[in-house]
Amino acid sequence: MLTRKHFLGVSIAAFAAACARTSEGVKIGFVVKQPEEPWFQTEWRFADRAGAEFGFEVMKIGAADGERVLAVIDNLGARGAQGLIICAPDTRLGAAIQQRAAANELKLMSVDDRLVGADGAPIEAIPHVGISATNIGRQAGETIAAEVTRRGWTLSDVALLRTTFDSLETARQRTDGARDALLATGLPADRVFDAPMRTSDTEGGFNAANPVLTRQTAVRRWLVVGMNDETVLGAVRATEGLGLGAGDVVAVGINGSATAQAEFQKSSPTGFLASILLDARSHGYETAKAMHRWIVEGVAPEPLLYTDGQVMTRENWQALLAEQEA
Ligand code: FCA
Repeated sequence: MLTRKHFLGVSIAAFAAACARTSEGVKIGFVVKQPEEPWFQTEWRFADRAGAEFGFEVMKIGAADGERVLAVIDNLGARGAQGLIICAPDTRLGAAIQQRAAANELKLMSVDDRLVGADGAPIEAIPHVGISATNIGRQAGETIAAEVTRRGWTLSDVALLRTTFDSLETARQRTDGARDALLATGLPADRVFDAPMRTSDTEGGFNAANPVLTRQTAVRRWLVVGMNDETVLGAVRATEGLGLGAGDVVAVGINGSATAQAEFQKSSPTGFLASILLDARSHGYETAKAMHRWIVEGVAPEPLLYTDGQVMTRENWQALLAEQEA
């Protein structure tokens, strides 16, 4: 039986929830697919900075699969959030995420990985901040090409290993861009070896690269690209397992986050030559700020924004980071 006390309890809870939406401060969910990955922690840190500056709360939550994503969205709604910024574990969840966010009255933006609809095309109604993936991939390829020249290697003598993750558009564009840049400098097409990954982390890169490397034992000089630092580092570790070192491998990652920085701090260089530093401030601080403005002033974010990257090496990584933090 519903007693008066119960009824009061329920209405107080409902009243509190209503207050949370209106008079209390703004709350924004920032949901990411791989919370343990340094890139996402950096993104969160920048989002928090916007929260501190403009006086809103950033609710930072990891969601590694679809079921969890939908549960998290309901939970954000119940906790009185008004906005959601998401890098989803699978971009094909786009329509479901869009529906669930609407049902919970959450304004929705995507970051890093652009959400797609049932037809596989990007959902244009969801504002998105992503990287200019093809260009950034090209930058990785060109950085490798310059190093190949510096070392005096001939391109017919080397091979390119790509750890690929083609089901994710931004990843496909990155590794395609890197390959195309190297082909343009004269790398023969039959010297490109793909290592499709099951997961986009270090273990995924390692597991994908290993069988390819062991099949191509005749190759003694490897160029390595991939969708991010973790996957490239996994492949570099696989080359090390076969006895190849910094003198035999030229690998360039993408992100420039703590994974790459740790590699640059090792006393002697490894095959991980460089990373393309992404604009974490735009992806974390600017997205959160734009979402806050949307909630408070009703001004919608730019529909589509693509950010640039910078080549980061053992020599310049500290200076680049200092610049990004400033
Ligand atoms: C994807 C990758 C991340 C990062 C981000 C910008 O989500 O998984 O590592 O590169 O794009």
